[in-house]
Amino acid sequence: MKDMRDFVAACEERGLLKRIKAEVDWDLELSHIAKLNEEQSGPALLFENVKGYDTPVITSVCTTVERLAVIMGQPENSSLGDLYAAWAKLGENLLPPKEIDPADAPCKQNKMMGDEVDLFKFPVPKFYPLDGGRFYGTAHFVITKDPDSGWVNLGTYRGQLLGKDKIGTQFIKGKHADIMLKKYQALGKPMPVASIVGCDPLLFILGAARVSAFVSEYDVAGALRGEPIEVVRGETVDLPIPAHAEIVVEGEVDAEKFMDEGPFGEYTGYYSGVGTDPRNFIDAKCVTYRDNPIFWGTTVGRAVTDTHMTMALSYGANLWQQLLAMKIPGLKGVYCPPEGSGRFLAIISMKQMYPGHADQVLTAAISTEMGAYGLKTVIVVDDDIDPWDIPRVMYALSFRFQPNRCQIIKRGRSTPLDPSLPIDAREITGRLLMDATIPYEWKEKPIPIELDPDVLKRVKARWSEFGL
Ligand SMILES: Cc1cc2nc3c(=O)[nH]c(=O)nc-3n(C[C@H](O)[C@H](O)[C@H](O)COP(=O)(O)O)c2cc1C
Ligand SMILES: [Mn+2]
Repeated sequence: MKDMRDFVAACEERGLLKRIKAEVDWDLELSHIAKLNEEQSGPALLFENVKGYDTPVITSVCTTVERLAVIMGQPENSSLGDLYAAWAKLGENLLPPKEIDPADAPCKQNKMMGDEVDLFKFPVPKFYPLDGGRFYGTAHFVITKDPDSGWVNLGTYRGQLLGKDKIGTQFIKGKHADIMLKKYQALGKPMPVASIVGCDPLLFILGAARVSAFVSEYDVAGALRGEPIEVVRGETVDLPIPAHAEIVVEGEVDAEKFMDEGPFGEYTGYYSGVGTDPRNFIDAKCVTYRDNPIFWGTTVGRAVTDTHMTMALSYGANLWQQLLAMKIPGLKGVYCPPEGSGRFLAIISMKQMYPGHADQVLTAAISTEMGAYGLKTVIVVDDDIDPWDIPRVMYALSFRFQPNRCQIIKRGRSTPLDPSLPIDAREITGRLLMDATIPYEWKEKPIPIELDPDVLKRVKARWSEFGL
């Protein structure tokens, strides 16, 4: 899969996409249709008739595990756990992108330069009534380059449409674009950036993944695809751009310049703040786009819908890969429930082999790149329980868990979006480590109740006799 058009074709072939021909307004209507559709795990939607625009909008791309499997090129009946396993396995063989001739790059088919740049040309949706405006960047990512090492980062950070050539940014502290921006600031230079809308959906999922610092999401994408991602130089920025992107905005972010941005109805189901905040923004200098481009948006808001499924894959797969990389024995599986947006809560199953092993796994989870940012609660269960089997996890939390054995970490890196913290004190969170295993070191373990195998066989053979 090279681009959004391959995804559309793959979904149409499998009956996983619906074209909406009726006229739909970008102002709330489109997002509300997508949201309702996603709450029913409906198909990907291609809105072909957006009021006042020729450009279609695609939504609900990542909403179901089936479509996530299609994007990853895995069997359609894969579970999230299967996708985590495939990601961890394939993701190890990093493969850098390959630069192609701009003449062969569809993303260069059309161009607006300088004063011609007009982002209102695209059907940018407004998602929720109290949002600060239209959000150009939801299913997008921002490409930046580290001025010291040349490391190229892809990161998904929301982007509000603030003017015909202005996109707001919200680079949360410590995110890779934020780290890079501070370096450019120290050099007294603005940071060159490119925002990408519409491409191989895997690149967006990687933009929203907890890939470690100094590793390019491009190289991970190459590993997962088994072939290098085709890129092309920007027109005005020295950055590698996905050659098959639908819409590319090139520009710069100046750490010393601000515009009012927000609020936005976030994936937590709450607003990110109480009003607008001054934030840095992309000053767009050039836009290139394909003929008949497709605009792409993802519904954020209350779980579980598109963004939550995206993160359940990206954050969950990263956690599993990063745990495996620590080479701890006995790891069986992990589940990052989409209900927690795949990031606040993780359940890990393991086979215990020595005293303190469960504690090792719990503390390891919150020390991964994913866990050190994303996790608030980690639950570890024995290997007779699948972590995605929530009734069995509830059983373990009832009959194996003991509050006296859980641990609270008082301070950890947080997200300013966590609505469980007061709005002005969200930089630091606590973490809860819950050991729901039977302690390895117990000499006398609880004796499980088994049925008598002979009696079981006998009564099963007589089942119809009992009228059951
Ligand atoms: C739809 C969507 C919107 C997001 N918006 C933001 C945002 O505004 N700011 C932010 O820092 N992270 C946001 N994230 C999460 C980041 O994409 C994620 O933490 C990722 O790891 C950032 O890339 P980086 O690790 O290269 O910095 C968003 C994720 C998704 C799926
Ligand atoms: Mn990164």
